[in-house]
This record gives sequence, structure tokens and C-alpha cells, in this order.
Amino acid sequence: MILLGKQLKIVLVGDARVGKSSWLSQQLEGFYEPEYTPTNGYNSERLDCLTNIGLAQTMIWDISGSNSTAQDRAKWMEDCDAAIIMVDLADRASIENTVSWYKEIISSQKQTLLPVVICSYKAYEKSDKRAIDPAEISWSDELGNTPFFYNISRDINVKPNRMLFNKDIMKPIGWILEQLTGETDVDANFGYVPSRDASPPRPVWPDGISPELAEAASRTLEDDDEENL
Ligand SMILES: Nc1nc2c(ncn2[C@@H]2O[C@H](COP(=O)(O)OP(=O)(O)OP(=O)(O)O)[C@@H](O)[C@H]2O)c(=O)[nH]1
Ligand SMILES: [Mg+2]
Repeated sequence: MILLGKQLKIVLVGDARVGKSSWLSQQLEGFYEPEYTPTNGYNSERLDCLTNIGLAQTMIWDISGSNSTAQDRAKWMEDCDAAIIMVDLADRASIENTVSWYKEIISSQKQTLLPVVICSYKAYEKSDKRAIDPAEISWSDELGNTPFFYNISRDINVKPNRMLFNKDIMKPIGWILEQLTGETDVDANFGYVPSRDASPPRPVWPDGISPELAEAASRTLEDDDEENL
């Protein structure tokens, strides 16, 4: 079953260099590049994932955080289904700027009821003086009940180009799907469906899922698809 019967547009915003493209690349390629290459304008990528309640088809719009794109961003953000604001715990300004990102997202929409989630992707040890302790951040009231998921990569001991599959990396997407579907406990981490491969997409199963379970889940998907024909 395709969740909500459509492809969801999710915009990914936040200050330059906070790790937006790295997060996306981590999921599409299994690693991120150690060199910083600013996104030029925006880059949209299909990111499909198997959840415990069905297949989520999403298009992630990874939007450059550079000030030079400010004029065009409202156009890129419009008609989205949800938004992720990314921050870097070692970059205080990126946390302070969440309010202006939030306002920018909301003002670019026709509807104001939009799931928005804040997350930090780069992980820091608790003892690392560069990073702000997430518990000490006082978020502005203007952000309402926007949740914050931090250290979603937990990559402290992982080299940039090493394969990584972390349970938390899809938490923001899981939360967004809960808001959009009204379901609780959505686990968006059952596996990714690579979209860059031209051949029919096949789920990639994370470690820890037995071949039997993976096969059973695939069968369920196919059965659901047939039912929906
Ligand atoms: N320490 C650490 N560095 C990271 C991690 N993820 C990404 N980086 C580095 O941080 C930088 C982030 O770059 P991007 O992901 O391109 O940043 P961005 O938010 O897309 O920036 P713009 O496209 O300019 O808006 C790169 O140099 C990455 O190598 C991480 O988990 N830990
Ligand atoms: Mg980028």
C-alpha cells in the first residue's frame, strides 16, 4: 500500500553546511562526502522507504541554505506536504535561525497546518565542547510544538565514506508520516528503496532483519498492490 496514495513532497531546509545534503546522501548512497559541496539551488531526490504501515514514496527537496537562494525559495517550498529544518549543534546560529526558516516555510504555503520537524544530523560526543547540549536549547515559542530529533546519524565512530545504517536517521520522516496518516508508532526504518537505479526498485534491508521477514514484507507489499489495482 502506498501511504496516502501519493508521492509526498518534503522540503529539507536549514543554514548552509548543517548537513542536509549529507543526510540525504547517507540514505541514497550509504555514505556522505567529507568535502563540503554547497547545493546549487535545490536538488530533489526520490527517497522511498518501507514502513511498518506501508510504502512511503517521498520526494525530498534539498534546498540550499545560502542567502543567495532566498528570492527563489518560496517557489521551491510551495505545496509541500511537510518540512524538515536541519541544524548543526556546533553552529549556534543555525539553531537561532530555525524561527526564520519556520516562518519562511509556513508563509510559502497555502495551508498553515504543515508538519514541521527540526533535527540535527551531525553527531557530537557529550564531552565535545563544540556542540551545544540539546537539553540546554531553549526553543522559541514561535516554533510551537515543533519536535526536535538530535544526533540522528550517531556517526561519532564512523568514517564519512563507511556504510552506515542507523535506526534514528529516519526518525524525522517517521514522525512526519505519523502526522500525515494519523497513525502512531510509525517506523520508517524497515528499508530503503533505492531510486537511482533504473531497474525496478528493490528494497534494501537493514541489518537485523531476517531474510524470511524481508521476504514476507515484500510479499505483503505485492499483495497490497494487487488489491489496489
Ligand atoms: N563531523 C561530521 N561532519 C559531517 C557529518 N555529515 C556531514 N558532515 C560534513 O559537514 C559538511 C556538510 O555539508 P552538506 O551536507 O553539503 O551541507 P548542506 O546543509 O547541504 O549545505 P548547503 O547545501 O550549502 O545548504 C560537509 O563537509 C560534510 O562532510 C557528520 O555526521 N559529522
Ligand atoms: Mg546541500
